[in-house]
Amino acid sequence: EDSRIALPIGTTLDRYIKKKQDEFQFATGELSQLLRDIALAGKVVNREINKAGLINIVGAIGTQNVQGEDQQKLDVLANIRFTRALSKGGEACAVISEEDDEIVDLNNEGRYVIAIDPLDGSSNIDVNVSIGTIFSIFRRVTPVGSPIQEIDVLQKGSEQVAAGYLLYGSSTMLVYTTGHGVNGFTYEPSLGEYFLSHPNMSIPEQGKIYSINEGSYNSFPEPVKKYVEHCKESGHSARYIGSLVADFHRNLLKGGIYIYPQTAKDANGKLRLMYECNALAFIIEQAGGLASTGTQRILDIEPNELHQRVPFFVGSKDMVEKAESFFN
Ligand code: AHM
Ligand code: MG
Repeated sequence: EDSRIALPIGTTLDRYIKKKQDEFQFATGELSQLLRDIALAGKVVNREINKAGLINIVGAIGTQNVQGEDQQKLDVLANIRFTRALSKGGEACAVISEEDDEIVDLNNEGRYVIAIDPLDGSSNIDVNVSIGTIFSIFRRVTPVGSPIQEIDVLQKGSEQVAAGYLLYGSSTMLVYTTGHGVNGFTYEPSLGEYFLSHPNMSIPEQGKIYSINEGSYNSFPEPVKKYVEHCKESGHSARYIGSLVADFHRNLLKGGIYIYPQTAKDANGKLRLMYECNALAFIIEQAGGLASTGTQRILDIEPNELHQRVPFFVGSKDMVEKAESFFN
């Protein structure tokens, strides 16, 4: 057999979504379509990220696309790509994004609201380190067709219908949940398809990796300092990429905890509840882990503003519980 023509055998994302739709989860097919729209926009963004290192070279030889968009920063570009895909798809009626100050009302009959961080960790682009996209999907609360209200977008994490992330790493992956477990798909660029590579993901209950920006140690609250000391005494490994999706994904596979605590600079930490924490909290719980502010479950937080920040402790059950115990 000629190995050059051997195709990966397995379930494509499209087939998987269709199968789940048939089984039980989303009878109308709208949520299925929404996931496909996000996956497609992810392919486009992936392509642009892969070219990122070439931009200056491309610029030097004077090529530019029609809209002049090549010169835009990648996080702005990613925001445009996702918002456009969601708007064209018609299933989403509104988008809130880390890149937009206000709610984007898509003025259509869609039933779903999307919260998105189109390109997290974008300071890592210049140094060729993994970055990601994070998204949450909610059902709108007010009647379809009416103007979007704040109550449609400021929903608790426990109201999420689906959540996921794309990781643009050594391979590009899409990991998502609709509340029935977590599944990971790896992108095969030459075929333009995502394949199910990580079915039914679960995080080891007890991890050995702690991920925190220890440079800010002196301004951590006392319980966090104590937990970090505990990690060292226990011989845990420190791993911190500084790219949330990549740090989260590694810990999900290997077991570990990611912490972005309160600091002197940011009284509520740095990460956003609506664009970063809710989605990862939903995924980690579906994978058997926990997500907390140190004192409260992330998914129980009633949001009061779009760009709200919260301290974030996420990962293996035993590790998050241990970290919380220092707050008691
Ligand atoms: P961003 O949304 O501006 O990209 O910031 C979020 C990023 C996360 O990916 C990462 O975990 C964190 O900021 C790192 O922050 P720090 O450099 O303070 O440790
Ligand atoms: Mg971000």
